[in-house]
Amino acid sequence: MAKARTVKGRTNTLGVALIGTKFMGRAHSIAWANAPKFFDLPLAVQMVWTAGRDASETHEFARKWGWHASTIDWQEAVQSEQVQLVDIATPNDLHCEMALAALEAGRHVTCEKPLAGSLDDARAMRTAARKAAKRGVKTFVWFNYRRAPAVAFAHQLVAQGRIGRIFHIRAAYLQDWGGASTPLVWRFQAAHAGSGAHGDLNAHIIDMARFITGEEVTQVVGSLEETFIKERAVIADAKARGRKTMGRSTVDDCVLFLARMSGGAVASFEATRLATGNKNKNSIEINGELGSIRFNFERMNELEFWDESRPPAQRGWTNILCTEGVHPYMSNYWPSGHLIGYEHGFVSHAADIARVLGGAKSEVALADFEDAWKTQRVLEAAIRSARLRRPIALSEID
Ligand code: NAI
Ligand code: SOE
Repeated sequence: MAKARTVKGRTNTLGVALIGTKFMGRAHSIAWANAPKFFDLPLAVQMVWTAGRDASETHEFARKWGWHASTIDWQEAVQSEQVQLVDIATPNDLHCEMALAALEAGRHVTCEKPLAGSLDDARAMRTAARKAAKRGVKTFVWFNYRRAPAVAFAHQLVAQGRIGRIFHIRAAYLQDWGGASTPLVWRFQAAHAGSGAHGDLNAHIIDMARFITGEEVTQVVGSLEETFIKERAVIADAKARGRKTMGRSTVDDCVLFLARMSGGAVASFEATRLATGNKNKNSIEINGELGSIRFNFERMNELEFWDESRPPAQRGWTNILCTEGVHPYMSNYWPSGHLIGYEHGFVSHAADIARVLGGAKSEVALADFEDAWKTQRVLEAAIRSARLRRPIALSEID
């Protein structure tokens, strides 16, 4: 195992320890490596430790993705004196234990979404974050879609009053990878994931709706959850015995719900992994008195805008390519018209964390554990509403 190198001659460094080396481990590695290249940061990012489960895989990951040292004991990374920030990119059931250990050790924490697999874990994380905040320790949650320039621009348009009073929020996160041929990975096991499409995808669109409008969900009025694919192939058994063993999926394949917002708007949210033909259609439409906006991540560089203040003859949906230097984050990347992609949201996110920890301002608000807790309560309200078959006020959940 490689040893962490001490970075000499710099006092203003941000030593990062990443836990989790697969999908998000890769996205976060790109983010930490590229943030200092694209952004002028007040702290020098050091990719110190990465922790995974398999020693040789984790070592190879560290070598390939730019981490100084690797370990299969995440506590070793968290406790390292060279680490100021712990980055959690592991399945949802592990977020709480890892975050609590890191906060206890005085490390800042940035955790993947959803904040946790359960409300109890999320509450414990919020409580620990509140305690740690008194010692100047900060928390962050990777709600990366806030940093798609088109989404951040939508937030600006709303804040500038260009949409006016909001009537409708229509949010849907549609994917189709969860068919019957997809095996029983951790995402289909409640013990690891908490929920299925709900915590995975509704968490993003609840956060996005809250972020763009600045409104909070006050009540979930009706909700439906469904598990269409009840059994899936167990991977380990299939490999070991050369035949397919089936196991029960213990999470939803989809959850849909209606909600009321603090500003009076009505909202609908839909998350599914069975929307055949939709790959990563994270979409939201907002209708207001003065205009409307539409976003779809499958065309992430674009924002559609309807401006009701224009003369009637000139009204129509305008498709804005959000790649101008004046659009959020874009002056850090490429010239006008040169598109950015999925990873840039993570790069911008890492840059904003380094800015905040270095005493500067983030370009767009970062969700902390307190903020992500608000999204988690909405997830919980939707599930209770589906199971109890009644409206649930957010005030019922604490
Ligand atoms: P994954 O299954 O691809 O990777 C999970 C990683 O956690 C693996 O490297 C695994 O070895 C590691 N791990 C598991 N137990 C561990 C332990 N005890 N010690 C150290 N490492 C351990 O999962 P993925 O897709 O990367 O998801 C991780 C988290 O990121 C989840 O909370 C998920 O909801 C979130 N996520 C967020 C996305 C976003 O858009 N912000 C996109 C995809 C996932
Ligand atoms: C899988 O549904 C997944 O990777 C989610 O876990 C992410 O949060 C989402 O951004 C993309 O899809």
